[in-house]
Amino acid sequence: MRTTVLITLLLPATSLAHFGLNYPPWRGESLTPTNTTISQWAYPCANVQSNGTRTPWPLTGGSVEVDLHHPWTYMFINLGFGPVVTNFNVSLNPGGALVNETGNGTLCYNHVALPGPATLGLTVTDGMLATLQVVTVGQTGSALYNCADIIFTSNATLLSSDQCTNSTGVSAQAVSTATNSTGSGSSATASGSSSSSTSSSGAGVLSRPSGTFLTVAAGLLGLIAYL
Ligand SMILES: [Cu+2]
Repeated sequence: MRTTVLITLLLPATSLAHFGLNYPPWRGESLTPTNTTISQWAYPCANVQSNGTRTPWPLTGGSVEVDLHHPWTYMFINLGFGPVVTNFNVSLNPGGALVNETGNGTLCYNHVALPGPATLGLTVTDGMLATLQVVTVGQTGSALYNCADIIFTSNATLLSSDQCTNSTGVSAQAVSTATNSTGSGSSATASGSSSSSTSSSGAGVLSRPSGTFLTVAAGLLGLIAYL
């Protein structure tokens, strides 16, 4: 039974390796096996150049939807301002925390909020250009990159709740730092999963996946670690 499950899950995992950036639409297909100059391992944008298309994004931040093909990942959403971004120095991670994602499928944040002007060091206005960078990192430390070009637009809208959904079994937890308040010997901190939502509205966090899924996912990790 376990073997059957593993094989069934392994096929899509290998044929659809890495991840896709559904919204804002990525610069271009970066999962192509035919164009060898494109690689999601390549910083900062998988070697995919801007195609001239920019998605209007609200001034206070907008929706982000990714299609994740690995059993789990850490994820970062970054932003850089300007027409040609080389420095993605603004972290947009929901809640300001490291995102620990579990599951294989779509993860959607209805509203990824921009920091305020004091943090950004500038005021976002209509027509400003920027690029979003989504980074995922697995257990080997190798990061994967995808980018989407945007234009801040005052009347741009968020994805609707039916456009922005999480696949079954996909969830994201904010990794938080917890202090050991009772121990006397160790002052080590532990990183764990907080239970709070990391999305200001709509989708973004679903319940934890089942134990069975985690067991299967753990078994898969070794098999597809090289992907
Ligand atoms: Cu991969």
